[in-house]
Amino acid sequence: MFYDREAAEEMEKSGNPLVYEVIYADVPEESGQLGHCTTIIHPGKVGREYFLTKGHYHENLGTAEIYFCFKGKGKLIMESTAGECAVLDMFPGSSTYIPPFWSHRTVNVGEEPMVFFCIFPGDAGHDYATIEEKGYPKLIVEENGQVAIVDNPNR
Ligand code: M6P
Ligand code: ZN
Repeated sequence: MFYDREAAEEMEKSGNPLVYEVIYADVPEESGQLGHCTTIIHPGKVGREYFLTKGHYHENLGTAEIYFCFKGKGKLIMESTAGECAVLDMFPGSSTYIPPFWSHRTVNVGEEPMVFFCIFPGDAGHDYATIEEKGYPKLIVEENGQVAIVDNPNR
């Protein structure tokens, strides 16, 4: 999932640190239910790119999601099936809405763990294939000591 494959391989060889954890509530994956979970993205980078989640579309594309951030500093990268891209800030107290038909990936751009709570329809499902293949149009990297949003040269 990281842009710099060489740096990713090196990280794997030198300790393979935990990048993120998701603690899912045990809710049936069916319509009418609300799936929910807490995600912790640890601080770190692979090359210049900050630690991130894999990113996914919902299998059931017409379902939305809400993130509420408790701790840390992050970015939410989204891309719609129509090809629009958006990058939103996440910070303690922020609530972020992911509309239907938008894929989503979160990035920890701070120096402490980033913690957020997520709620989504029980029948949303996760589809990783598109993001695995194409990545996102934007990368979140460190540039001259600052957080920068840059174009993904692979897109
Ligand atoms: C959020 C939610 C979860 C998702 C998790 C990690 O908590 O969107 O549904 O599983 O982030 O993201 P991913 O599954 O893309 O690695
Ligand atoms: Zn989702």
